[in-house]
Amino acid sequence: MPSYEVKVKTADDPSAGTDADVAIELIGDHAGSGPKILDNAFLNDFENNATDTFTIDTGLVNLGHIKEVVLRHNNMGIGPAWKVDWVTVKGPEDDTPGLFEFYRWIAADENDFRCAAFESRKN
Ligand SMILES: [Ca+2]
Ligand SMILES: [Ca+2]
Repeated sequence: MPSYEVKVKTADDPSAGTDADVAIELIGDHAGSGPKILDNAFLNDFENNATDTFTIDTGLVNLGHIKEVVLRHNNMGIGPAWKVDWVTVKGPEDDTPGLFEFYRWIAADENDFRCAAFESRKN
């Protein structure tokens, strides 16, 4: 069963963290994962300067080499604006994790005012 290890680095800026519900979509050269909720039970994910690690199982579907990552959140909770530094994704075919550099706000009141952003692989 293909699984992908995802690490998400939240920025160190004041109020960079979020308690909104966050979903990721992995787009590979074979298939896309569709939106997958990122949540570590009983942990407060996506706080300032934190790196959170998640495992995404894609069932029988091998996504292939991940080319693009989409992050979304539902703008819920207090201070939902979220600033993301980077995401790494390591799949079954990867010797080293793929790097996706965001370094921007994903927020209803910043940038393009959308709670969604995508980034292409940098390595
Ligand atoms: Ca915030
Ligand atoms: Ca949080």
